Amino acid sequence: MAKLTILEFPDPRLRKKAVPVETVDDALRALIDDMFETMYDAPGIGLAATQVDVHRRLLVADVSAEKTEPYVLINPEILEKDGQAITEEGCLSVPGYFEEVERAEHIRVRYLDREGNTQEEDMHGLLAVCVQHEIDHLDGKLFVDYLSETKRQRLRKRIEKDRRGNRQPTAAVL
Ligand code: GNR
Ligand code: NI
Repeated sequence: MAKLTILEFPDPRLRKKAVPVETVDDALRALIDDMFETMYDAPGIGLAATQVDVHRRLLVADVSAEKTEPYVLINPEILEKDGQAITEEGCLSVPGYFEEVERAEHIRVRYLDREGNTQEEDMHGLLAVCVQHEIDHLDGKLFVDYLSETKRQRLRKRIEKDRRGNRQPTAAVL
């Protein structure tokens, strides 16, 4: 097991589009274990392979309070989405910054599990929001892309200023 390095905005590698996983084998399962270790340690509720510089369509998530409901989604596809959920989102690749994002409240997703078996599942609430956030990562998209141009510029300036002064993030909410 090993903890992996998480890429941070504005790293251009976060903009790469991930390609489908071809074989679910032990090497992939070792990567999955490392991604869980990295996510739980962060701590975060989800992690996409893109964030650890692996550009394959794979994500892990666990939104449970006790961290006892690990999900592995390989080659996830959203089949249906409906409803509306507005969530204060954060991202391990934009650490310390949070903003409200609107997404679907319910999704139906088809994916391969860690054994390579096809699953189809309805997801609601935070799990649905998290999986949409992670699939965006696989497409090179970040939650800050949903902000208005003004807010995104303000965010970029604050991050630059905080990093210049070696300060912790100062924009809990923009
Ligand atoms: O830990 C995380 N929390 C979170 C909160 C609201 C909506 C999405 C997320 S995902 C995030 C971890 C992360 O950056 N995954 O890509
Ligand atoms: Ni994220």
